[in-house]
Amino acid sequence: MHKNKSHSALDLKKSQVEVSLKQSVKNIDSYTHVRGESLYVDDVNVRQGTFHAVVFDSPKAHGKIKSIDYSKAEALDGVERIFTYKDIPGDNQIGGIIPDEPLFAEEEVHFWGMPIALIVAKTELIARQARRLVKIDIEELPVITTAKEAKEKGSFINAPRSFKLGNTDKEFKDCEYVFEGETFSNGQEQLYIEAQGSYAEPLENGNIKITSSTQGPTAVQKTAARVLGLSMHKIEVDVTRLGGGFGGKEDQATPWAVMAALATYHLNQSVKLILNRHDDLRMTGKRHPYESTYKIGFSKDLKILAYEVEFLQNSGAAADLSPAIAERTLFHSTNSYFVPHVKSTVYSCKTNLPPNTAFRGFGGPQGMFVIESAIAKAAHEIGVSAREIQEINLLQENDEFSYGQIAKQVEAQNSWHSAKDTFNLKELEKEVEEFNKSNKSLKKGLALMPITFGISFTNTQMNHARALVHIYQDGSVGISTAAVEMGQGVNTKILQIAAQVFSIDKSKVKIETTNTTRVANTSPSAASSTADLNGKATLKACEILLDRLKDVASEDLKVSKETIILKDEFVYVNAKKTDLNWEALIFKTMAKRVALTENAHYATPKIHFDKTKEKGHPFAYHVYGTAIVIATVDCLRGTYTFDTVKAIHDYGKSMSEGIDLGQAEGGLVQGMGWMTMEEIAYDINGRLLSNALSTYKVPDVFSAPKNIEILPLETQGNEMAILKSKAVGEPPLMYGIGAYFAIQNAIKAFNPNYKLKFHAPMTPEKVLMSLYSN
Ligand code: LUZ
Ligand code: MOS
Repeated sequence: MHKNKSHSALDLKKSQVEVSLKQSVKNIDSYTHVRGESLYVDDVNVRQGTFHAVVFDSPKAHGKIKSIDYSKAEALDGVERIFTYKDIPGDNQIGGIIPDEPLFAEEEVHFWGMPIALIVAKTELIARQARRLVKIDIEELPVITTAKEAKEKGSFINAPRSFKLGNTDKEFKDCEYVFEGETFSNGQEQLYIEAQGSYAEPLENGNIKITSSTQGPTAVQKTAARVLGLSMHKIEVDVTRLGGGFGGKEDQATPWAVMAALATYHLNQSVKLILNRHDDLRMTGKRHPYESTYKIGFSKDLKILAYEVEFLQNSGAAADLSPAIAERTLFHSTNSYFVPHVKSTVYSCKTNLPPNTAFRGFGGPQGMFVIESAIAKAAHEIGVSAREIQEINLLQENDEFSYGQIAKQVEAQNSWHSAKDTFNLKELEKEVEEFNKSNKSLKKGLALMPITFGISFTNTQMNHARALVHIYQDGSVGISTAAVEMGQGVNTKILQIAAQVFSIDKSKVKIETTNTTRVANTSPSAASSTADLNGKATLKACEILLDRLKDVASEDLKVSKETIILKDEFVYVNAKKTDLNWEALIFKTMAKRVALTENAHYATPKIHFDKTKEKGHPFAYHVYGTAIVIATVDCLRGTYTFDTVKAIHDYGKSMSEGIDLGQAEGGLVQGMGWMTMEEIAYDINGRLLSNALSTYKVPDVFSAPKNIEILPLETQGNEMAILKSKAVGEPPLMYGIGAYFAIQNAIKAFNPNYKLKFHAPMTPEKVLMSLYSN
């Protein structure tokens, strides 16, 4: 740990990079990525005569379909066929958790962009031209776009859920301070660089192979089988890699894959369906907007005693993953704080927006934003710094979460104090204060953001994975798992595991595509758990093979097995190198007719959750960290920049420091985008207004913080994490919440009459209005 070292920001950054380069392996994809040689769905070789498809979707958010006229479109030269729900041989149903979502609309449409038909033609251009020739007549029905309105009208996806700890009603009576308020956080577009897409091809005997840009190959396989009325073994799903997923392809890669497969089923020809950006933005769901109300109570010495919160989740027109996302909101409603009396409730509200879906954090960030808002409001009203309230309420060892899990190996305080010391918070605060004293139209704001994020699918039964490891007779190794490489570097981590167990050069290991015929019945690559689950399965398979190889070596060298290790591609006996190298050992194993293939299964131990009681131990472990965010607001224009984000992050014992740092920095900036500049807008008719990259802005190099320093927390790591290297995909996103409060603090410095609002994103328009309102 860097303790109280006062070197400049730049020095820190440089030493961090040097450490990373020294200790981490290079991402195995970097070479083909920079040369443009990595293979995505659109790069897969297609058969001669492959058709191209576009989706015809609803031009209204809610209504009855009175008539559709496809005749002009069908007559267009080059159009092969148009498929609707009538062409579905199985179920017109793609709902995963709740069967409430048709693949194609039948009599009614429920959101603007809802798929109605698939137009298949010789080229994509022809299919697009044909789409413009379809005439549809819709009798419009009332449109709901907000969660609040849905709740008022009793429009829900499912029953609400509540987590309870202690007794809030009783406790509020004993509180010195009680505050109530409301918050809003908007949706967020996943904006994977590679849009949704799939390619289906006919195999023998009516079998179909689908190449899909999906985080969940099994979901695609299962849903395609259901829609086509086939058994799962007739559908093979292959995933090369994804150009980003961010949750947007956990569930919502499925419809496009199934549509392509449906056309292939009927036409016995390959069909490619790749959405363009406009279609993708309009037809797919996003992070859920949340409208929430809270009540928070404190003791005289600022301990949080009681917290009640009601979340209204804008689920969109179908369940998709909303119930699971709602659940995670409850799990994270107290973020990094211990609150002895909690009552949290979430309503999944059915609206006429595209079904909202997974997005990095999966409802967790929405929950955390509310308690951070409650603390900011309380601090403002009491007249203390939010930091004081945050600090004295941080989780400690053996504290109980509202869902019954007892916090162990807690790093909330450790990361907080490390951040304070390492980055010299006192000095930073002083600099901000002095800057604000000597500047009129520029103001700085500083905020701290602690995070605690639970690792595991909250649905316990999903926490499993398998790995299939082949050692080929020349000593090279091929590995298949359920892990989908989407830029997060999971393939590099899995490769590292095999290379480490066998002690062979990384060039000898290849990670295969993710394919349902090699690894079946898989959970999606999601919940930050991909490296843990698939890595542990890989570790197990490799260790079994290693054991077998040692048997062979022991027989061959006539020494006892216990004396043998494999190191740098040689067999060592009692720590002395022998002449028996890796290749020769593999050759001998083959000659002895001993299996060089292993298939291992891993299921996270110890986790459980009882939904009837809403209590249990759902998470393998938690990831912790603390960020310091400093913003500068231009008080004439309402614009802002970020001077710096400094964080101490709990990687456990990182197995790939460069990859993990990339995840942390990317997550952070993505979270800042959600909180500050990314503004999804639908009009009152449910039409997406922010429907292009000109109207939906994500952070670019100019709006990202001028300086980011994310340093590792020194810890022992956690046995439940792969090689003690903790999950890193989602947690850092939530540091971005600090950006909201840093800006808010700058506004407070300019406008003492500002009445705090908690309405994210904090766009420059809102900043400007806050600067001059009271
Ligand atoms: N997906 C899911 C997730 O099905 N369950 C989860 O708990 C989860 N958490 C984060 C991201 N995706
Ligand atoms: Mo996710 S939000 O697909 O882990």
